[in-house]
Formats: sequence, C-alpha cells, structure tokens
Amino acid sequence: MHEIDNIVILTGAGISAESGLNTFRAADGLWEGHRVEDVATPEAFLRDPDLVHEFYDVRRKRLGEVEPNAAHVALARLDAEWPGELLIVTQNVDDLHERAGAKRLLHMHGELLQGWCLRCDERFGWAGALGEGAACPRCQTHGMVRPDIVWFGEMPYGMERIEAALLEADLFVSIGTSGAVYPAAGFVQTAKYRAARTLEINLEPSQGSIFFDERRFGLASAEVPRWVDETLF
Ligand code: BV8
Repeated sequence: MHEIDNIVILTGAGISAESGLNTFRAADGLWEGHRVEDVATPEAFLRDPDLVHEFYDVRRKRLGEVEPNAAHVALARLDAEWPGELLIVTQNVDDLHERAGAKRLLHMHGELLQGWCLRCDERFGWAGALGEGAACPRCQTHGMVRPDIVWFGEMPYGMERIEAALLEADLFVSIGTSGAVYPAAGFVQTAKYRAARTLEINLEPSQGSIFFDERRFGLASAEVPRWVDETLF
C-alpha cells in the first residue's frame, strides 16, 4: 500500500443522522410534502420565500437541539492528529463538524447558521429565524436576506480548492452520502484520476458504490471511529 499523506473526506447527511438530523433520502427527499429539489432552489425562493424560509427556520431551530455524534468527534480527532494534508468537505449545512472540533473543513453547500443579504451581498452569522423580515446587520435592509445555502442549480462553494485537493489526494473517503447529488457524487472519479485509494463508509451502498476500492457498511458512529483508530495507529 503506497504511503498515505493527503486525505480528502466527503461527508453527507448520513454522518449527522445519529445526532437526530433528518437525511434527505430517508423521507424520500420529502419535507412537509414538498420535494427537497422543489424547495431548495432559487426559483422556489422567488416564488414563495416564506415557504423556503420556513424550511430552513425549522431546520436551524432543530440544529440548536442536537449534538455532534461519535463520527464527528472521530473526524475532528483525525483532523487534529493527522500530520499530512487533510480536508473535510461536507455537503451538510449543519455545524456539527465544527462543534466536534474539526478545523480543516469546507462547507460546499453553505451553512444553515449563515445568512446572505441580497441587497449588500454581506454574509453573516444568524442562529434565529431568517424569515419574518430579518434585517441585514450591515445595511439594515429588512426582508432581503436568504439562507447562505447552495440550492439546486447554484454553484457549490470552494470547487477549485476541492478539485485541487482531490487531485493531490492519496486517499478519498466518502461518509454518509447517497451519491445522488452532483458535483459531490463525482468526487470519487476525480480522486481516481490520481490513483488515490477510495473508501466508502455508509449505511448501505451509495449510487456510486461500485467506484470505490473499499466499502464499509454500518452506522457512522461505529464505523468512522474504527476507521480513524486504524488510520492513526
Ligand atoms: C450545480 C443544500 C451547476 C440545501 C444541497 C441530472 C444529472 C446530474 C446532475 C443534475 C441533474 N439535474 C440537475 C443536476 C444538478 C444537481 C443535482 O445533482 N441534482 C440531483 C437531484 C440529480 N446539482 C446541483 O444543482 C448542484 N449545482 O450542479 O450547479 C452550475 C454549474 C455552473 C454554474 C452554476 C451552476 C448543487 C447541489 C447542491 C444542492 N444543495 N444542500 C439544503 O441542505 O437544504 S444538496 C443536499 O442533498 C445535501 O446537501 C446533499 O448534498 C444532497 C444529498 O444528500 P446526502 O448528504 O447524500 O444525504 P442523503 O439523504 O441523500 O443520503 C444519506 C446517506 O447516508 C444515505 O446513503 C444513507 O444510507 C446514509 N446513512 C443514513 N444514516 C446513516 C447513514 N450512513 C451511516 N450512518 C448512518 N447512521
């Protein structure tokens, strides 16, 4: 096995499931009868901003009631102790990786606890409800803020940094994601260009499972700490 120095980790909703946050596919991607793809879009926000704000206000409130689980804690430990390059790319908009202590982290789909002013372009921390005419802390404009979250049809954050990291990776690990959404679902292919080893840790085979050299199926709270212990040993 060639020396592993650079690790890129992709996480999805499955790593936060045991903390009590719903995944997208568990409810067949439905929320209150709406398909997520129909609510998490710029068109939906233009059409019915209150509905979209409510979708995120409910999830933002829920986030304050849950804690990181053993999988988040194990990745934070790996981040702290791994001597080589390491990047955790999360599709999740929750802050559980941060709260577990992760530092080398990139939210490619934005963050639930961040707002974005459509008037002055300011991005700002926001833990409460963003609907109900919240005002931008910088320009004070009411009712012109949106969640700082990447919707379907919008360009994910940090793509250049992610692609550079993938092309340098010796190991790519995908944890708790269904492989249903692009470009994240294509990262395993990019990692393989440079013959990186690829590992999938998930409850069940993802849509891209066949592209991985190794697959471990089980609960993230059990499988991720086990993998981190092996990697740091
Ligand atoms: C873009 C933020 C272009 C919002 C999200 C047709 C073909 C291919 C692509 C497309 C297509 N039509 C449209 C597209 C593009 C589209 C896309 O991929 N659509 C899909 C539906 C086909 N992608 C986009 O629009 C992206 N942007 O392409 O831009 C562009 C280019 C240039 C310039 C401008 C634009 C943007 C996508 C980002 C959308 N935003 N999130 C929010 O959170 O509300 S996506 C959202 O769903 C999540 O962030 C996540 O990324 C994604 C998938 O969710 P997962 O994390 O994988 O969760 P899921 O529930 O699906 O799976 C959980 C897994 O965990 C399961 O496998 C389960 O078994 C496992 N699990 C459960 N419990 C556990 C567990 N594992 C371990 N332990 C457990 N306990």
